[in-house]
Amino acid sequence: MAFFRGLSTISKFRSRLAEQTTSLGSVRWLQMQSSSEQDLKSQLKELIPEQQDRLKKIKSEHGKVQLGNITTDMVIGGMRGMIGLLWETSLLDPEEGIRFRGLSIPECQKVLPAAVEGGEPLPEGLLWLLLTGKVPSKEQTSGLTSELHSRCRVPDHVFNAIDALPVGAHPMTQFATGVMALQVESEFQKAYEKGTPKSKYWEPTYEDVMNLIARLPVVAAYVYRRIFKDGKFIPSDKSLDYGANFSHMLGFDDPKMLELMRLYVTIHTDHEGGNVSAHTAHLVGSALSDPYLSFAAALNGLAGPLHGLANQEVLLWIKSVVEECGENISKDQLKDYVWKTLNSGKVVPGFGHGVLRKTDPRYTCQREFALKHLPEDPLFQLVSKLYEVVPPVLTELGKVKNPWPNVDAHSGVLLNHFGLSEARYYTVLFGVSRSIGIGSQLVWDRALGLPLERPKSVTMEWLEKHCAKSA
Ligand code: NMX
Ligand code: MLT
Repeated sequence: MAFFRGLSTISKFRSRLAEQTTSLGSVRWLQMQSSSEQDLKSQLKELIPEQQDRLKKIKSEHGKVQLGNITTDMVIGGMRGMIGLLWETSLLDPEEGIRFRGLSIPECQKVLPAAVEGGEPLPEGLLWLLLTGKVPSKEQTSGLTSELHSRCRVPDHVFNAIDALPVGAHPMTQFATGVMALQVESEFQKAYEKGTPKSKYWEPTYEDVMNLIARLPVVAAYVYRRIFKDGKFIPSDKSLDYGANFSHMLGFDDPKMLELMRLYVTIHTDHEGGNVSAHTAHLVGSALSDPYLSFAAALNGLAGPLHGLANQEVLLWIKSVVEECGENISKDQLKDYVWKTLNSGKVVPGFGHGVLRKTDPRYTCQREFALKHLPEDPLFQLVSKLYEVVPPVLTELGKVKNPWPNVDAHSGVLLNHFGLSEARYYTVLFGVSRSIGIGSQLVWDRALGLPLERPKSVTMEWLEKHCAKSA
């Protein structure tokens, strides 16, 4: 089916990275080993006891070590900068951006198996990496592709539940409804009802997570074709990898679009644990709600305009610029348009971030994709102009902590170029991808026996009294 990069490249890269990262604790466990020839579940079975011991040791030896001070600003300011979660699959650096199990996006592009020589990583490879901390071989990756195909059966009641909604309902509403309908097959729920002991919770969680990840593209494609293609559905093609098959079921078979979908699904998977969707899933999962319930909750957070819906908002905003000023808008006109948006009380979608303080590397890799495959696209050129115009305006505004573009500033124009032009659908694509990171962490939440999440809240009166005493 596909070409995969040779292991020699991986081992060369591995030794280079090992040199660079020996001082970084975050990759100590990973140590850039490629994976031994085991299947995914057997590898997890082997890793879990080691990681349970590791956590026990951290707790017993360092349980009382302080990790920072909590200020009033943090409590009323959306908990920015407050460390409050354990999240194993990825870590976000404000300057450098995301690392998946210690690997940056360019590093993932180098070491993860690809479908095309020198092309984009296969999301299945990233799923393996997120779950195990190890780079899978090409055989393991294609084995995982087949496993996901074998799990992708979606029961009819899921389609019926979606069909009960008006066709005009937002795609995220239809998608989340489909996920809730999938929940009736939860293995975790069945195991819990049977009294499965806590030490075994991770196994039915793993089954649910893998089934969920396998089934989501079918549900998502159903929603797309129902709303935008007169209900003409396209069946899954078992000869294709995860990203390519998703694109195919949506109705897009251009090889460049297949590559885009592989890149898209890979980079949107995970963004450490504090973002709204991941944190929601972690919180809901901590009540031992099964992965379907937890992920459906996450989708409802992703559907907000300050989070995942921003990808929809960006393309709609860019189209409004073109409608009002044309594609060949000058930088001065663009600057005026940005100010007009701000002065009307709106945010400039696709710019800013709760943690990042530089250009999002997920933006950069999409820009590189555009420079390689669609440099002449007029909307890409407009996005490039925005990259020059928006940051100085947001800086001048004086209050924005990060004036640089995030992942959502770029994704829409790429999808639009290949014909996926329905902006209202874009957050569903983000949701399919995010299941990979959220699902991987949910397996570890249960494997590590993480407890119910229940932070303390206080009232304004409590704050006033406490601060008066401290003064
Ligand atoms: N346009 C206009 N104002 C902004 C922007 C922006 N792009 N970004 C931040 N601000 C404002 C923000 O609304 C706040 O104003 P106020 O004090 O009046 O409430 C002020 O600047 C300080 O906010 P920050 O501390 O810089 O940002 P915060 O961490 O609160 O919020 C975002 C982060 C991402 C919510 C914010 O930057 C934003 O609204 N961006 C536009 C929407 C967006 O692109 N969201 C996608 C995020 C990525 N994702 O995929 O989830
Ligand atoms: C994400 O991918 O979840 C967003 O960039 C938001 C975040 O990290 O807070």
